[in-house]
Amino acid sequence: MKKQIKNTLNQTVFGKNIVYMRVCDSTNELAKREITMPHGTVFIANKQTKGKGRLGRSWESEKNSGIYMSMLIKEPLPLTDVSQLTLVAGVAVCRALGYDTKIKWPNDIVIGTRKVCGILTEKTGDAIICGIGINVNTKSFPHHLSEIATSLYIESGEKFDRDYICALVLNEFELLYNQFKEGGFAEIYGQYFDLCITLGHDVVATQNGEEICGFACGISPEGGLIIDTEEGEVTVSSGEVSVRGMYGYV
Ligand code: BT5
Repeated sequence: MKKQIKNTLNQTVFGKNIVYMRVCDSTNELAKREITMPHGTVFIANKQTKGKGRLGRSWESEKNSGIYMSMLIKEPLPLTDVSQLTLVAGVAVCRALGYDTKIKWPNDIVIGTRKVCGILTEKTGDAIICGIGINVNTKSFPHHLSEIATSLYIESGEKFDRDYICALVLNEFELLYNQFKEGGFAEIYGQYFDLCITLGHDVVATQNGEEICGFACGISPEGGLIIDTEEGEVTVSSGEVSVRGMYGYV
């Protein structure tokens, strides 16, 4: 496993050190427990028993079918908000997967109207953990996800090598991460903007239990979603907001 990933890596930091587990609760939690590991360590599991989404939600993490990985970041970054790294990782996943993948702001990677990947970035002390879950060879999902989730296999009828895809994501992430480190979100802004399908749609953002309805009209320089509401423009930042299309999931 590690060897196959390492053979495809073409960068120097992310994935140089890999911690692989057959089963763990959550690779983000594993990374928190192993916080003394070096910068760039990647934690990968074949199955998660308590895969996490944002806001206390769960991430379905069946064995042998998806990529569940977390990257440990221990460098000072020009962040106005840790969730900006979620946006960087989102662009990296789209570049690695191709397949007409798009981003539903802030952290859902979708194909058509279904979610193929989710990203969860957490700060713990001075370190940041960026967790990525990708549905690769998943054949079917539990009932509650059947309308919103998809996998590369469901979309294409083909099975993919998870290690290879994992390495492609790490390669793309490291390239973008370096640009981000140098110049902040401005470096990624154009690519994120082009990939974001939320723009141009009516949306409902739920922030601290309050609903903000309006037209998604832009991305702020910090990566927030600008919503044109009846009361004027409101910018929501990605950490604590959930966004749904007014007429469906996207
Ligand atoms: C996310 O949260 O999308 C972030 C998911 C991050 C998962 C990775 S796996 C590696 C690392 N370790 C972890 O424990 N987590 C990270 P959020 O935007 O809150 O979306 C969660 C929602 O997505 C759920 O409430 C479901 O509706 C849906 N969902 C759950 N599992 C899914 C799956 N496998 N595929 C598509 N949608 C899913």
